[in-house]
Amino acid sequence: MLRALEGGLHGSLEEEWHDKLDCLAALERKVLWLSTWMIHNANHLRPNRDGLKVGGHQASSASVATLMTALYFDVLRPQDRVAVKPHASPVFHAIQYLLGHQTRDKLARFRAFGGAQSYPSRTKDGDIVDFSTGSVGLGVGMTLFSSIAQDYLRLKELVPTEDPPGRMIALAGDAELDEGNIFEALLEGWKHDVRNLWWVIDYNRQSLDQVVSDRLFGRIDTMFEMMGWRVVTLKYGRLLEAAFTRPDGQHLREWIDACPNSLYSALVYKGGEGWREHLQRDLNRHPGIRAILDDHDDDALHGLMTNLAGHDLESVLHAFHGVEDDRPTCFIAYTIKGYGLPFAGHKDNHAGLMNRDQMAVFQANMRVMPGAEWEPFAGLGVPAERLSDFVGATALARAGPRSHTALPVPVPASLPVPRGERLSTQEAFGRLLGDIAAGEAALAERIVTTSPDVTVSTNLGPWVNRRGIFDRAERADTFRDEKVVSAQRWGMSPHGQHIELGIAESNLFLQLGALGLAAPLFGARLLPIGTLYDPFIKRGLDALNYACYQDARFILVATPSGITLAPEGGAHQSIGEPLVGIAQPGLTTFEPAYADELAVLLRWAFAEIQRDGGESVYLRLSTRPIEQPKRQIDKSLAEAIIAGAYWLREPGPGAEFAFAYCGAVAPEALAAHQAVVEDLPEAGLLAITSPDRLHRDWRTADTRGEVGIAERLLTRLRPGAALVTVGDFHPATLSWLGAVAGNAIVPLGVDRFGQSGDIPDLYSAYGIDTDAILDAAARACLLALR
Ligand SMILES: Cc1ncc(C[n+]2csc(CCOP(=O)(O)OP(=O)(O)O)c2C)c(N)n1
Ligand SMILES: [Mg+2]
Repeated sequence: MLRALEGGLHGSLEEEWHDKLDCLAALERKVLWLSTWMIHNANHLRPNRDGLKVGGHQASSASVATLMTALYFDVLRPQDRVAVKPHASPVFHAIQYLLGHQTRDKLARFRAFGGAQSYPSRTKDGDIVDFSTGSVGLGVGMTLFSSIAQDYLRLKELVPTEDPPGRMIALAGDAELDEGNIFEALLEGWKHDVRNLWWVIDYNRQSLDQVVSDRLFGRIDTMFEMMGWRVVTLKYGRLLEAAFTRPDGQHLREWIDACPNSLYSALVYKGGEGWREHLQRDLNRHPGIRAILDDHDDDALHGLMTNLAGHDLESVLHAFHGVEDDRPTCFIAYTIKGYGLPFAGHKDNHAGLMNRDQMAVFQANMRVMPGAEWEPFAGLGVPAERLSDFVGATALARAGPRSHTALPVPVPASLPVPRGERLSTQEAFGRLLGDIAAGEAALAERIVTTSPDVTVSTNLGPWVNRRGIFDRAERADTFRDEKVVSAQRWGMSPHGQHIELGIAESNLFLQLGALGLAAPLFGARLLPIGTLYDPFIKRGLDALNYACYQDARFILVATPSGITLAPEGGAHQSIGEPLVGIAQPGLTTFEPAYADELAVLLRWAFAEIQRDGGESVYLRLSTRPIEQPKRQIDKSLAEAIIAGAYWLREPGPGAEFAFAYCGAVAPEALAAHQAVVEDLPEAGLLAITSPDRLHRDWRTADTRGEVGIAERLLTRLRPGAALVTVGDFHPATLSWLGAVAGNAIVPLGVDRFGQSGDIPDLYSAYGIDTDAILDAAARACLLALR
């Protein structure tokens, strides 16, 4: 009786499994169809107004259709987060369409303005996308740092912990592993004992230009295993596995295992006849192989020889469902680029598009009736209603919006100004954060700092000493325990609020990106602050751009900056970073000169990174101690500091001349101004705190029907008055000011690279000392007379 019941139960489970497989196989087919059709429609059926190729990647999409079908329609839970390889965007959109989260209209406008994006985009495609991708490698790394962010929030119970954590999943192209940021991330992930991380590698052994080297084989799994990952290799599908068990089957396995990637790809392209020719030549002496060849016509033989596990739903499902713990796992899924399409395996297929004739044949094979191309469930072996029910029951279809919201963290009305006769902005920053760390405000609880091995030298010490370093485990501060005197406490625990990274700026920006998306990804707000050396922004520039593109919100404190770093400088000097600050969308850049300005700006930054429509904030600071102004900052001065500029010395009526300075060169500008007012008492001195904000305001003022801030300030001078700008950065940062109100301008700054020296020598060599400023003033006045 019990046996019979068990048998019945087993039977019904089996039926359920087969029903599920049927549904998933039908969806896999539809996903492949819709993704290729979407690209075909964009390239061949939509009017083309500019003669440019539209593109889209049919081969890259086909490669990943099975893996993504399995994930999205069976494996993923709402809390899981996915970075999809950029060139699988059509597959991603097709799946979202079937899930009811994407419109037909947007599919029809794939790659058109306002349509589904060429590469999945959080900001342009909206709620459906967890992580944007596009620059290969970065989306993959981003999942790792999101896993650290998730641990940070869960271990501090800033998010509910009843539900299991989400898995951070990257669907990576195999060539993404060529990007250095992957290795930087892997090592950092090992140090942080990352969890709940899956990297699914679409191992089609093709990149854009070529078939990848065979020698790579065996390196990838070793590398992941070295970093403590589990490696699950999905190599052969069930058809091939069955063939291997036939008499002499092991020779077939050995043959494929030994087959160079290029030959395998070429034969995939050639099809059944090609396979037969090679197998006959190499293995005909084995009767078992001859039997296999006899049993398969060309089509069947091609089906058998291309039956890789990455295209075998059952193998893929078993692999995904087989992982039940939180150990980071790399799935190496063997696939074929262009699987099921006429250019499958061809080395030049990356940008390949089916032509109209090929598409017509493909459409007939897919049993899609003309006119039914966009129908979600038509032309499949499973009835449309059954598929619709199946999809409707998936975890992702039933879940609400993917993006969370989180209440803002209150920001105090002001931050106390660090006191001192002479201070650098870097010193002031350390003290400001130290004061916040000592307080009880909610703000302090939500700040998380991170730095690529420059925590101490960027003056995060006071913060870290009070708030500790984050680690999944408690780790002792051995120097302290051994009573070795040190200014730095270095104890680690889940309570710590500083994430210490190794020296890899790309990792810093990915970590800031992940922490800066804590609210939408995990439902709790963090206020991330990252510190690094200003010149090394360029080291991680693409990752910074990537974080900004996703609208991640963070504060970047770059210090020390420019040639003002002086003796320590040389190769550590930065020149172009303020221009990066101007040109980077999603990032507002400031370069204050004084501690009181910084206090205003840091407070503003905490609010700005939480504002709807706000931006991340980059503060470019200096290590140069300079004399501080004795003043109280009132409301209107604070507003001007945030807006980007104010008159430190007001110009007289109809002034013929002014200096404008930014940042650490304030003392030289003040001295030059003092010298000039002896002859030109009306001369003004403009303090610029943000070339970036001023520039943006200038560009948009007339469209807003307003007089811009820079124009309002500069029209205090007489028309055509002379202007000298100076800063420890490329002169182009401020030279545009001449165009605002038609001033005769001489822009000073640094446009060459790298020398050690003290400030007097360097400022003189690069032409930003007081003498150079005065000299420029004379030239500007001559220009104004022309
Ligand atoms: C940083 C960066 N460099 C170059 C490119 C151009 N590019 C796009 S896809 C690609 C090759 C991708 O190969 P793979 O990751 O194996 O994906 P597949 O198309 O094979 O699925 C290249 C070089 C890019 N998108 N990003
Ligand atoms: Mg590839």
